[in-house]
Amino acid sequence: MSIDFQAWTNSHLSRFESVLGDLLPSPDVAPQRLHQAMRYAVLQGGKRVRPLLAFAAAELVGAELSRAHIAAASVELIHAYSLVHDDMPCMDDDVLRRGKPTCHVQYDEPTALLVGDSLQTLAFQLLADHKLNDEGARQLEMIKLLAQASGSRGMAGGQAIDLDSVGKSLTVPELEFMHIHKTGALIRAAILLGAHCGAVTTEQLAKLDHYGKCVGLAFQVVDDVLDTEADTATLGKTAGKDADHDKPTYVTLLGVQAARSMANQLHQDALESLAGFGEAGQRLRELADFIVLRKY
Ligand code: GRG
Repeated sequence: MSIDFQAWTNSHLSRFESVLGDLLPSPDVAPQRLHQAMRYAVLQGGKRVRPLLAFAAAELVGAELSRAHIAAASVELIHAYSLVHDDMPCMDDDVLRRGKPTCHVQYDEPTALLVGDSLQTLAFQLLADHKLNDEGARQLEMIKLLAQASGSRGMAGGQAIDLDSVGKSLTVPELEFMHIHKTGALIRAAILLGAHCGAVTTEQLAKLDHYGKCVGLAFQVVDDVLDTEADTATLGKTAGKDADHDKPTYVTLLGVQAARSMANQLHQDALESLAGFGEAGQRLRELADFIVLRKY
């Protein structure tokens, strides 16, 4: 990671942390316990890959940072909700997330359920409350985009297929379908929402969408590899869970070597889709590098 990219990341993320803190309900406003748990699930945690992708896409089209903050926050709240629900006993039943006890362990199951519900609705409230584009129609498009990416034809649908696939053997296209929905859809949405905060053209959107599809899938392929290769302390979540839960992954289907090659191919495809952007696409290039080369 170049020093320049590291500095860009750090500066965006420290500002974004305080933006998130302001957008979330205050911990001393009733119902306090729910609001505290929402903040626990969102603040000071995670790599913030989706917000960084939104910032990079927004910068590419010269969008105002304050608008990109809202777009990025809406995606990160949906992501945080999905992690809280995914960790619950009725789904993956995990006790560790982002290096700390999962939300239902720290609080309780009903609270965790409501945290997820409330983060999800807050995400859409943000998109409706703040002016994100001078054209109202485009802003409506953004709301629709996030709804599709997170609903049954996006992330939640992918999760349903994932739950159904336990103990089964999927084909590579079936696995790809599942991951494009479960993980890829929200990553793709983060990039498009960032771009929609500025004057993005249809041609630029098509390139960014292809980039998003590639890095979204690459993210999951790398996640599958890390689940087998990295340790729990490095990941901040329980390692080796896919095998424990008898889940089909790129590693079980293809082996580590072929899974790594697939991630490398997706990485190349992602970079190619940015070719026409010149220097302006540099942050997205660096983020693609990070997604594929990360160790956690
Ligand atoms: C419950 C509707 C619903 C959906 C859950 C995203 C998801 C679907 C479940 C999360 C479990 C999981 C391990 C998904 C695979 C990859 C993934 C999305 C990992 C977590 O994302 P990171 O690594 O997490 O960006 P951080 O903590 O860094 O934000």
